[in-house]
Amino acid sequence: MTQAKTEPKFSRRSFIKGAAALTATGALAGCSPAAETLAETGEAPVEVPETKIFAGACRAQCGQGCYLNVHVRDGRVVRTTAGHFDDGSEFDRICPKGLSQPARVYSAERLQYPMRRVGERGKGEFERITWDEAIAEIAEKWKGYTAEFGPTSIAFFLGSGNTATLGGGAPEGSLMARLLNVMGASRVLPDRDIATPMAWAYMFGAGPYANRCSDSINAKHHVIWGGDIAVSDKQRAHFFLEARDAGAELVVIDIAYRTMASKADWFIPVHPATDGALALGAIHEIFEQGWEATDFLRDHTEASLLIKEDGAFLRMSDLGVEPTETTTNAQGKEVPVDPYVVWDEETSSAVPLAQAKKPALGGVPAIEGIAVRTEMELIREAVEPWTLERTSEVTGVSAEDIKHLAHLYTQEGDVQTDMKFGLNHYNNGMYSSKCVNSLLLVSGQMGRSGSGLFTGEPNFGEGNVQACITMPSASGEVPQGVGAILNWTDFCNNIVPTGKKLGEDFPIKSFYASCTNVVSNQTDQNKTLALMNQIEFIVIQDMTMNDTALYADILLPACHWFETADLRVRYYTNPYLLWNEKAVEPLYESKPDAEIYRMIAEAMGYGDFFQFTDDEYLNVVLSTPYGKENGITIDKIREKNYLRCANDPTIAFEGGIFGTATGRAMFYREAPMPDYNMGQEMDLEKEKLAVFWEPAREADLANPLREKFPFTICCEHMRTRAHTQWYDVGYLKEFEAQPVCRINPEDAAELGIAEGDTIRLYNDRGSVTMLATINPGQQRKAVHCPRSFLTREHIDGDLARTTFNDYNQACRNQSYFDCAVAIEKL
Ligand SMILES: Nc1nc2c(c(=O)[nH]1)N[C@H]1C(S)=C(S)[C@@H](COP(=O)(O)OP(=O)(O)OC[C@H]3O[C@@H](n4cnc5c(=O)[nH]c(N)nc54)[C@H](O)[C@@H]3O)O[C@H]1N2
Ligand SMILES: Nc1nc2c(c(=O)[nH]1)N[C@H]1C(S)=C(S)[C@@H](COP(=O)(O)OP(=O)(O)OC[C@H]3O[C@@H](n4cnc5c(=O)[nH]c(N)nc54)[C@H](O)[C@@H]3O)O[C@H]1N2
Ligand SMILES: [Mo]
Repeated sequence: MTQAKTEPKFSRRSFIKGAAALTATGALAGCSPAAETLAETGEAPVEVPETKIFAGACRAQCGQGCYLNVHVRDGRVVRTTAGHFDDGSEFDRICPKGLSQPARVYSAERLQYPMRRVGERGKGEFERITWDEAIAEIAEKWKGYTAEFGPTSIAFFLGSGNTATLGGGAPEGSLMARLLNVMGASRVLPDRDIATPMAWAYMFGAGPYANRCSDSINAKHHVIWGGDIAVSDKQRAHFFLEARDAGAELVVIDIAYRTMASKADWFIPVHPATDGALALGAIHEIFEQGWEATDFLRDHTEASLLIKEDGAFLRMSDLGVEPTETTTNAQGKEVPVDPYVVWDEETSSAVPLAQAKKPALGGVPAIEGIAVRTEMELIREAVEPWTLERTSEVTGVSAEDIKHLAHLYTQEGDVQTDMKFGLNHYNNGMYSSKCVNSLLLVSGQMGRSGSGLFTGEPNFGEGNVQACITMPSASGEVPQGVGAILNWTDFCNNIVPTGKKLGEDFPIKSFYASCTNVVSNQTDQNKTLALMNQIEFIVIQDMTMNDTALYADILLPACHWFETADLRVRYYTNPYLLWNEKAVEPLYESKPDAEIYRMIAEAMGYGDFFQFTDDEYLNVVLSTPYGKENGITIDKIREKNYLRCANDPTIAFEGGIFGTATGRAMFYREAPMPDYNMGQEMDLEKEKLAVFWEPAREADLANPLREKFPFTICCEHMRTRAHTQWYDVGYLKEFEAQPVCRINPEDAAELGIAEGDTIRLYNDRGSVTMLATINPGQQRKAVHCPRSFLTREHIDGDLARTTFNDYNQACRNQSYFDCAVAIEKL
């Protein structure tokens, strides 16, 4: 064999021939027939095509927005690697999802061309149609509905599957959002992830709530309360580990021994949905020991405000001082300022809050005959029942551990508390979250370096949404705005089935969803399916043939993220604005989402509202005060394809100045309002004081329902998927192949269940069949099921058929984990 024969440049055809020969002769042992065949063909060697690298990003709603290098050879995506920033490497991580992107681009599940349903809904029987036909049919139907029933009879659902600006669903300033506002259609809210953030907003006012990630190193203790950061927040996990390696204590409060728990110095297992009780028990202990942060409570919270017997605040007008000043309220109206009254200990007199030198936290005499109590006194009274014994009974946490937690928060230096969505996904999620917030305030663990609510980099945000919505058409017409905002549960359970909203006619004729898989991701799938079957005309725009796509009347194929240029916004943990280049041509007949929204607009007669280039629109998105101040334009971002933003302070609420009207954190609301209205009855008392807590609906161990349905399911977010995305990637299925239920060994033994057995989880709503896996990290009577599988991946049923579709009285939040089932071995 000469040297020439082994030259690395070889012809592709001859290599294939050689490979065939190898197979044919069954020659397996060490020889190299390919090399010999090469020389014989005499064909000109082919150049290995050049690999070009394009800037990309994962745009799924795991919230990380990781920067990707997209390697393209011969017009095909061949590889993805981590992109690097030249100004630091804290955020240049990517995960197996990012690494397996090429498999998504070339997935057999991709929607290839527009389709029209021909069979029964859900059966997946479609016929291929042209884009012109698809768009014409949508426009014809929608024009008809608009003429007969008004534009609100068309309901848009903006999903989280693509967090890009032009094409995205959920980004508020996307072209889909513009189309919605131009048409005056209805918007259906997904109503998820609301409870915990709402609790922050109620108590701390406007954010940002997070100290920057760089501050995590300054905490002496990190408490991760209801989050599995290593799985769900991959850009941030290393900050916790670095802080721990530098000497901080890492504490994890979870219902199961999960990845972060395995990294913790102290793991506190708590019964599902009882975190609020745990926080109240810790506050009780803090009061017992006199460890509360009195100065912080006095100076930085509203704990000194006085409440009258009727539950209203004592104001200067109660003392005969009529308001003289006005202020502009949230609705832009001028309203009188009637200051809150506090008792000033320095002067022993009742004065407006702003004038008090030392507001009293308790023991205030009747003022001009009006009996009052401070917020602080109401808090003390409310936590009184939460003795160590009772707290321990409810939460399953030992009295020792509750005492230790109280000590840690108040006696052992700075504590940073990270809350993700472990508390959120229950019917009592807002109450639990408010109780934990209260613990932070009572301990004074906010507003300083090393303390605070959580760490993150919530940066540029959604952009100048208002300008995107109100931007006039080419002829100067202003979009009419969203026609109606509907809550998912109301939409599903009332509005569509009855054609009425709060007793008034409200017909829904069409449902248009992009970037979402509602059938898999909203609670109580049987209700979602019933809903789908009641709607006359369903348009689904997606990349893959998932559970929701199966219910479409018209299916619109969106291209993959690498097949169109767009700007990734919506940062939670990653401080960069990322420009995503178009790396390859859209496959098949798929199109960029933005182009599809424009096509629909044009056909509906609204083309005039879309007479701008993509760049012009993006510059409107970027025109926030921060964007303008820093000259952020799309061209500037494109210089490197990324741009780091630094508009949030390093320390949230620095110096204890909160985002509320008084600049103080709030424990009490005198006139609470629900954040949705479907005519529900409300017990307002529950919503007033932040330390109110009640058990979850089904996760509550004391609920008599639990005799029939003894187990709660935590349907956790999966390591290998972002919600249902990546279901079509074989590499990742090697790690999480199919639905499983992790169950405690003693529970399993009682039910006669062994590893790998097929089991059925069921309740009155529905059932699901999957494999059991025995796991001592599960507590008794609480199982975990990774949640993002499609119906067809389950042995039978679907996990999403077990959850309930209902809200807490005041908070429009889907309670994914608040679900009780019975389990049987099949
Ligand atoms: N890989 C991946 N990452 C994701 C996502 C994804 O689908 N895949 N989704 C993203 C989205 S939109 C979200 S909302 C987040 C969710 O992020 P996380 O909140 O971190 O994730 P979850 O899986 O919902 O579970 C939260 C953790 O809370 C625990 N937990 C459950 N109930 C309780 C409770 O009552 N008390 C306490 N203390 N702990 C409890 C669970 O055991 C779990 O460890 O993840 C984001 N990141
Ligand atoms: N049981 C249970 N259910 C849950 C949860 C839970 O913990 N348990 N968590 C819930 C939470 S917190 C969330 S945030 C939701 C998320 O719910 P969804 O927002 O519905 O999330 P995905 O499953 O990611 O759906 C995104 C869809 O967008 C499509 N898509 C991706 N890229 C594009 C694109 O560029 N264009 C278009 N047109 N489509 C695209 C994907 O194919 C996919 O079908 O799930 C919720 N559902
Ligand atoms: Mo979420």
